[in-house]
Amino acid sequence: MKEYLAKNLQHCPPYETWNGKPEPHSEVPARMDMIEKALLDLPGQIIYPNQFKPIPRNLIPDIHDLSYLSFLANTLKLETEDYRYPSVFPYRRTDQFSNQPNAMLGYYSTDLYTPINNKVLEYAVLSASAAYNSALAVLEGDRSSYALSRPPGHHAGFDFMGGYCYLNNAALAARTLSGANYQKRVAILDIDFHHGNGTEDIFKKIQSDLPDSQIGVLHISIHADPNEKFPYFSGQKTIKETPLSQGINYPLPLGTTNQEYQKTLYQALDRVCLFNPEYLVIPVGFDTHEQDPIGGFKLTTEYYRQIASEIMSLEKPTVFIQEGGYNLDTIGANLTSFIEGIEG
Ligand code: SP5
Ligand code: ZN
Repeated sequence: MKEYLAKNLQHCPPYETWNGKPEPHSEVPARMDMIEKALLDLPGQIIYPNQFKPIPRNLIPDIHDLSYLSFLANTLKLETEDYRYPSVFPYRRTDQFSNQPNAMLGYYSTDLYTPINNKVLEYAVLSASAAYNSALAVLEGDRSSYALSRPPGHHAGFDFMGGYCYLNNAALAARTLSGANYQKRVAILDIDFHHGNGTEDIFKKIQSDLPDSQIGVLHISIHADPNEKFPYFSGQKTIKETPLSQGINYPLPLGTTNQEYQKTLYQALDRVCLFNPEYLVIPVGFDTHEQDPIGGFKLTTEYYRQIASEIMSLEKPTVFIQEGGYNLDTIGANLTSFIEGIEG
């Protein structure tokens, strides 16, 4: 399998704020070293950024709002590489806007985990390129591909950043697979610990005017109960499973075990099959692992092999995109187990 690596080792937010106090940032460059080590011990073909094809100009504006992209473009003009965090947020979404830089930073942010500097756009574009190239590999006939995309993407929405994410890598892969006129059906099944709120937001917006029969991208997410965990304000259980355009959410309680997760995985995979997609996109997070410092499920390293093999049993060309996973001692073994499940 081809594995596209966007490690962005220079990207290193100094802290994340929790209860008003700076805590060590979880999304650290060392994660990439552990993952790369694991990949080097596996048979796949590792592809580095100097071999990436560039993302076509029109593609990112297909999944993100132009004003948000222009805000990100303006970060290039910041004078230092010091990371800036927002100070104020709009109350709910307001139609009143302010061009004051501090106000704009709050407007496009959802949290104090996702700072900007004059390099973050470059990092985010490289990360998105890994996802784009992974989608191309599958379009060219590979049965699977893997993007080590850092920074992660699934909390970046149509016009917001958050949860360590700036551009939505999985959405870009799905958009690429769906074709210029959304002719191909693509299912996204997000198995990170956190709800894929950004991806859900993007495809809800893009498809909001379409009847169910024309929905080209279906978003499904299995994640921690948002009453307990980030991103809190999305991802509640989908009661009425149609219209499909709503996306389908499976929140699970803290403490969820392999067996309990498996039941939900089967339900989610049944939904994927009903949709009958041509391609799958799987945002993967190992923050579902029993030893993850910010997760809260009890999945084991060995179980990732089974998750991957259940997904591959659908026999659809599949793009895997790395999202979270924050235990440096286990992330490598978890990925190894997962990839062994993909390769069968
Ligand atoms: C891609 C991804 O997995 N993003 C997750 C972002 C959620 N981060 C929430 C972190 C909150 C935990 N901070 C508390 C530190 C306690 N020592
Ligand atoms: Zn996560």
